Amino acid sequence: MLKNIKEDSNLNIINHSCAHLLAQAVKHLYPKALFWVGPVIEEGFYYDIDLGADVIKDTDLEKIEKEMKKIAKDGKRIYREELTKEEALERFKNDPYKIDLINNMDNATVISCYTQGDFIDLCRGPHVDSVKLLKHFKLLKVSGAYFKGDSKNKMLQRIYGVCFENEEDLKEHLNYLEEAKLRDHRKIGKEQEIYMNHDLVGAGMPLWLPNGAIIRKQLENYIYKKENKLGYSHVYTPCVGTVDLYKTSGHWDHYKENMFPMMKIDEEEFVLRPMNCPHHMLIYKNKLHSYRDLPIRIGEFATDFRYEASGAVKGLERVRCMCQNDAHLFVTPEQIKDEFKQVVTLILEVYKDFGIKNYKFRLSLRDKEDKEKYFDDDEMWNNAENKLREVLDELKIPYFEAIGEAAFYGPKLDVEVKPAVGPEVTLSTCQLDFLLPRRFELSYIDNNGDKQVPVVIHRAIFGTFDRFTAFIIEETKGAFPTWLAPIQINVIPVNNEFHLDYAKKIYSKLLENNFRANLDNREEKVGYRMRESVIKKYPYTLILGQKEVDNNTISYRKQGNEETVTVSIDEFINIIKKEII
Ligand code: TSB
Ligand code: ZN
Repeated sequence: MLKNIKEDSNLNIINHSCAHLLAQAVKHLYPKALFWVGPVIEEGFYYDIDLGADVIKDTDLEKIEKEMKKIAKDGKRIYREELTKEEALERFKNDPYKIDLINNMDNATVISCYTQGDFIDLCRGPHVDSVKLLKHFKLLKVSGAYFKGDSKNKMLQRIYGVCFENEEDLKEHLNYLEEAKLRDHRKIGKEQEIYMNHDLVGAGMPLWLPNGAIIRKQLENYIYKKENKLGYSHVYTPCVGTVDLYKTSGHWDHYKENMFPMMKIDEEEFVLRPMNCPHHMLIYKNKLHSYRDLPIRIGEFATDFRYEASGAVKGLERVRCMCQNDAHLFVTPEQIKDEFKQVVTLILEVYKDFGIKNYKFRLSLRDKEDKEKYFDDDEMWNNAENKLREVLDELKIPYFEAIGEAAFYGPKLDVEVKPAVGPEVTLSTCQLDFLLPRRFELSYIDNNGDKQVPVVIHRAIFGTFDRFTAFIIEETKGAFPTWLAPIQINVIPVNNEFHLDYAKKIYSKLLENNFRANLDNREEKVGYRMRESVIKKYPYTLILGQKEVDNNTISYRKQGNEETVTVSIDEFINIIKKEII
């Protein structure tokens, strides 16, 4: 796992100081450069720079690093000064970016700045005492970044870097980054022909290729079986709805900026749906319900469309067209806790099956000040938030809280994971909702014959098939477990002239047994085909030569294993069957 540099106080300070060192070096090499902000982030630091007409390319980073090393060797002291607002405005009067920062500080703030040699920067600090303490750093990349993150503003250049206390830590970190690049699902997804994108279809709209489709189908079958056992009913609903549907649910008011724009057909106004809850609410409402019917669990592998900024879309991990492993559970207030527990237990079970170990539970709460996003009913929110805390405490699940991450309709329990590249994302989610059932006027008859409003739990175990597949590609580095692998067994006859008939017989037998096999009878050397089988990460490679033909056996190599094992075909089939979930 990577160290979180932001949270480690020593690393935080040296990375922050290194951002200043970077800025000083850039100023030496590009005297017209102006600097916006240079914060510490989880992965190190960056600085946003306005270079006017100049452009810094990745190939320029070495030159900047060299200048940083020179400044560091010179070893100037870093000292702090505190200024009044007037003094600060005077000191930075030729720098519009710093003036902007100063003007946005409230009057009570102590304004501090740090000087090292010929470079001064506005900064809260703290910093190391001298630039000579900054020795083990690396600039990683340069990219564009809008001023204040707003696409209407000017594009600045952002240089990323990282700094450590010693060379070993830096090396370890750089190795991790290299390894992460190899695990990146976008790289493996292309190599293994799992998905593709095309400009004519659009950004964030992946096309699942046959190999990806197999993985997705396996995931669907796997979770469908699990949900079935827990009493879910699955449905199919359209991936559009009328604007009125989303006005009723509240998405139109609270979620519009995440939705594709409205389209008109005849006189009706439609949207591509961003969520499936409204459709499922209507299915619930299709019948009268008694408390005896609850909980009702409606599941769907449902396609949704969401607006994600073009800079944010990423492979299968963040898409604009996604398929949720969704369900809405309609429960009585008394059933909330048990039902919530059942969902959390299912999440844990699935993670165990997939060997997912590094994840964090996040309790996502509303921001009380944000009256625009969150409906205003303190009692409802407090009740819902406390219920979730109780369940987590009873299950003894460690979690952290995040204000402002709740859905507009209620608090959530999210599972956070770290992709190979980039910030953490949410995989599974389980959400409590007292609002939508009211807006859709849902009801059930309680045991006194009175009408009551059910509570809804929204949950997605995989999150979306898209994001989960991206994550599993990175977790397995593309070496999928046998049950999930697009091709499970690669059959290689040693010599086509003598062994192909036997290989074909084995291949057919594997297909008859419902395994996904490939017959590699290309006129290539056996060593070459075996190496390729390893590169393609097929779980099993069968090598069939004269010995196997004579003895009616097969010899196999398991992915990641050098050893060759010889068994009868029936034994082999039994071995693989045990690996199918
Ligand atoms: C769980 N209404 C609920 C549902 O009933 C809902 O839509 N929740 S959600 O907004 O949190 O989305 C569910 C899951 O979809 C998230 O946990 C996340 O794993 C996944 N997801 C969200 N946005 C994207 C995206 N742009 N690309 C891929 N997956 C996404
Ligand atoms: Zn929902």
